[in-house]
Amino acid sequence: MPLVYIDGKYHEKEDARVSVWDHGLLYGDGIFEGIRAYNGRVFRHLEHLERLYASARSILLEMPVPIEQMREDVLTTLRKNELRDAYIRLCVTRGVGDLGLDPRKCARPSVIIIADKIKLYPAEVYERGLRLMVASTRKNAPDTLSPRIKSLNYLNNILAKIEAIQAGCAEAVMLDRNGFLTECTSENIFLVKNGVLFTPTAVVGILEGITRSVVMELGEQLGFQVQMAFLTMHDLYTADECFVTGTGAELIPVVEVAGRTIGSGHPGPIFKQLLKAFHDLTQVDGDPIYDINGPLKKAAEKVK
Ligand code: PXG
Repeated sequence: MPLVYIDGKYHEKEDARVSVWDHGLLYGDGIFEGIRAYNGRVFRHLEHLERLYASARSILLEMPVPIEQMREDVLTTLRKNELRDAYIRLCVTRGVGDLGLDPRKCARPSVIIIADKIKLYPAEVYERGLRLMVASTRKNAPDTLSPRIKSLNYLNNILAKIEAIQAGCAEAVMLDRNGFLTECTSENIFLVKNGVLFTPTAVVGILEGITRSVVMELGEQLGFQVQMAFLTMHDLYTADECFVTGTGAELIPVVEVAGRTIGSGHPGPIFKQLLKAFHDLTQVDGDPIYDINGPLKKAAEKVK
C-alpha cells in the first residue's frame, strides 16, 4: 500500500516509477488533477475529469483513454487501495521521448493515478484563520501559460509559495500583471462585503477551482448574492470576511492580509455557514466507489 496505477498496471509504492525520458519530468509537459473522496464517494468526480480533459485539449495532448474509462480507473484504484476517504492525484504526462521539446517525440502519454490517505490541514487553521502575504511573483498572464490549464508547470505558484514560507505565512495571494487579485498558490480566494460573496473573475487568469464553483452554488442556495469581479487589494483589506477554497484546503478562513486585520479578525459568520454546507454536501454527494455493483449484486441475489 498504496498501489499506484501507471498505464493500466498497478505497482507497489516503491516500484511506482516514471522514466527519466518522460517529458513530464524533462519539460513539465503534462497535466494533473487533485480530487478527493469522502465517505465512499468521489466528490465532483466528473467535473475534475472534465477539467483534466480540457487541460489536455489546451496543450494538444490526446488522452489515451476516454473519460468514462478514466472514471472507472480512478474508482478501481480506490477499491484496490480499500479507500473511502482519500486524496486522488491524477497525472497525465506527454510520455517518453527523446531530448528536445517537440511533443511529437513522445509516442504515448502516460497516465498515473495515486490514491492515498489525505493529509489534512491542522484543525487550528479552520478555527483561528490564516495569515496571507502578497507575493511579488505575479500570476502567469493568460496569454503566457494560462493558469486555467492545470499543468505540471507549477513553478509560478511555487515561487510565490516560497515567498510565503520565507515571510512565515502559510499562503500568499497573487496578483495579475495589472494588480488585480487572482488566487493563492493552490487555492482560490473569496471576499464577503455587505453580505455579498465576491471572487476574482476567471478572465484575470486563475484556475477555475471545483471547490470555488461548489462554494458559489452553496452561496446562492443559502440566499447570498455571488459575484465574479475584478478585485484589488483594497477590496481585500476592506472586506468583512475572506476565505480560500481548494480540494485539499476545503474552505479556510483568512483573518490577516499583509498586516491588515480582515473584518473582525476571526472566522466570519458567512464563512461558517458555507463551511458547514460544504461539509454536509461532501458526505452525501459524489460518485460511489463501492456501490457500483450494488444493483447487479441485488439482482443476482433475487435470481437465487
Ligand atoms: N488554484 C490553484 C492554482 C490550484 O492549484 C486551486 C486553485 C483550487 O482548485 P480546486 O479545484 O481544488 O478547488 C488549485 C488546486 C496538489 C493539489 O496535490 C493541488 C490543488 C488541489 C489539490 C491538490 O498539489 N490545487
